[in-house]
Amino acid sequence: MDKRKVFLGLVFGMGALLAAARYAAATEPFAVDEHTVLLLHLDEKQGDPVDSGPNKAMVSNQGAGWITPGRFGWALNFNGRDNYLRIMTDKISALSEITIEAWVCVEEKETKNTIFYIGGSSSLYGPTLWLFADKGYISLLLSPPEENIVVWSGKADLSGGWHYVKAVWGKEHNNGVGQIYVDGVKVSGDGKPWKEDLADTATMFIGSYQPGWGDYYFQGKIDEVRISNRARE
Ligand SMILES: [Ca+2]
Repeated sequence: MDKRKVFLGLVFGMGALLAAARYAAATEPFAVDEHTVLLLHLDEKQGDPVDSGPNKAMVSNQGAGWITPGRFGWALNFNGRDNYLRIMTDKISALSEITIEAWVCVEEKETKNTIFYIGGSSSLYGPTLWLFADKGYISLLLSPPEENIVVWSGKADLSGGWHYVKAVWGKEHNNGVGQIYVDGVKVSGDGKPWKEDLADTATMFIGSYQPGWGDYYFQGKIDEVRISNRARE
């Protein structure tokens, strides 16, 4: 047998195995490690979710309904009108890297389904970061107070049940260009860079942009949310 073909076969085989291993890692509930900023398993069945991460952030449930089965155990159902989670902690300041991970089940909706938003309502807090899905695309939008908005976006079919979404950015990572993955496949990796820290504020939202600002509410189910202060590729 041609040694070169054997070698190439091994290389491609290893690549496929590594890709499969990365995806397999997301087929069980997320775990806590030293880079975890927030971890929501969303298995509480009622009331406010509990942060299983080290910061023990206060999480306030604004009307999302507990539902089972989720992706793992229970999950939250967002009505697309006024449901969201507000997350408050004084343990998180300007991040220079971030990874947002969540399992989402998006219902039919043409407007922006916000998965995650971090940042204040005032330009005092610096650039905000917003992850949303709409019209067959998923986008990570970085909005500095006084400069042009940076958008990283890619095609993603989020219909038909649960999908694992991961968005990654770091000012020293990938030349400052954000990356988005859906079910372990990179859907976006090009665009302008951003090389400064994120908003210096501890307010985050899941399922909503800044509440009351536009029809940017998530419609569907969300389970397992993990935010990390590290670019996890
Ligand atoms: Ca769950």
